[in-house]
Amino acid sequence: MNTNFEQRIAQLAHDQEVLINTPNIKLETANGIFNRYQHPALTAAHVPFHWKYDLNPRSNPYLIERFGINAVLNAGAMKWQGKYILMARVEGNDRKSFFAIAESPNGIDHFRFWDYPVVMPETEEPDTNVYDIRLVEHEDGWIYGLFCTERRDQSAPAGDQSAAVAQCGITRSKDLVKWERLADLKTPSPQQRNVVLHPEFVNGKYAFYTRPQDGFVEAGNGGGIGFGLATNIEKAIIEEEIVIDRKIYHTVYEAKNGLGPAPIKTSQGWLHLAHGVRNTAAGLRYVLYMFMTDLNDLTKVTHKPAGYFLAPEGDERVGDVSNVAFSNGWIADEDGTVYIYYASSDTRMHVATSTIQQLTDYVMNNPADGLRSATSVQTIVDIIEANKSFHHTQTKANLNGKATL
Ligand code: M1P
Repeated sequence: MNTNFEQRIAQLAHDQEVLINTPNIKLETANGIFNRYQHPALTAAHVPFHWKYDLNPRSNPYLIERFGINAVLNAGAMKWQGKYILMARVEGNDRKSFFAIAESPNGIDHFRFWDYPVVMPETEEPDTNVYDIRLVEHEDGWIYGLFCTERRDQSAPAGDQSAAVAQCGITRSKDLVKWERLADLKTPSPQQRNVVLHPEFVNGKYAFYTRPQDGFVEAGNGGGIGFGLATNIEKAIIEEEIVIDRKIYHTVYEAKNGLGPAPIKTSQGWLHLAHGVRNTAAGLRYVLYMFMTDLNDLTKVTHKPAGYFLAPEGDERVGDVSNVAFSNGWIADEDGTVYIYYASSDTRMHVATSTIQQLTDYVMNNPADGLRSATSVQTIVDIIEANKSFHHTQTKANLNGKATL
């Protein structure tokens, strides 16, 4: 018997169990809106070692990793049979992404992948790469997954091997194990990413949030979060896309934006989580922002605080695509807790927790973007002035210019 071989397998199994069983400690909130956690919730190291190694000493005497996993990111999320489910984008060393489900008993830690990755059926036009699924329990009784399907742009010259076309793939399931693939969504836009299905019918139709864009990376003249209706989900066609949340100069979403998970219904309106992108000398910066839409008119944004809700921080800032926070999954629990799952720098998954009350307060009461430096200063002045009447000892000391403690 090759004892080194056996020892290495034992070590792989041990390390994985230690990782999965490590408690994730809640960190103190700094901003009153959400709490981060000490560790990432799901990483490439969580992927079962028996997916990567041939464990037969005869066919793999050096115990070589036969299939490397590069990253686990951009997971859809839902509560299913009492478990917190993440349907992650798992990316191999070969750059191809696929979906795999991990579940946790508490939504924070102990995330463990199911035995097999998801076997996603294809349409007649095979997908080169699939990623960023949004899970939605629709009122029609199905669980839908909308994701990006990417294929090479067949009109590009042979010398250009990076031109791609992104479209929205649609799949549905009743048990998260067997998936039925429907036709890709058709819209007036040449490219689509970040498409999300609204959980309720609108005028008897399926409602979609879209992200029209001209090129594969650049939003171009398109961009903004769009909205459209389709009569038939099995061959979904959106004839008209209305942009409900557009790109705006000198904001965190001036280059492009896209909806995250499906919105959460509250008594005040639909809560939305989205990502905004701006360009910098160091490349694109992706942050998360929030807004609320009207309960009866989904195209009407009623509240939208200025700036970002969550931006990559500390170690989150570094990864395969640095300076990126991206979310396509959250879970609103029966007790009002909201589990926000976000990926950092296209590399690993994190969880942050908040509540419906906190998020609603944040979205409805934080000031909107005045779009100029002067209006930002005025917002701060208004806060300072209002604080003068607030008889907190420390606040008064600060206002008198003698902040001590
Ligand atoms: O690399 C950051 C993100 O870039 C794309 O998002 P968007 O279409 O909004 O630019 C996606 O590839 C996404 O997966 C990725 O996290």
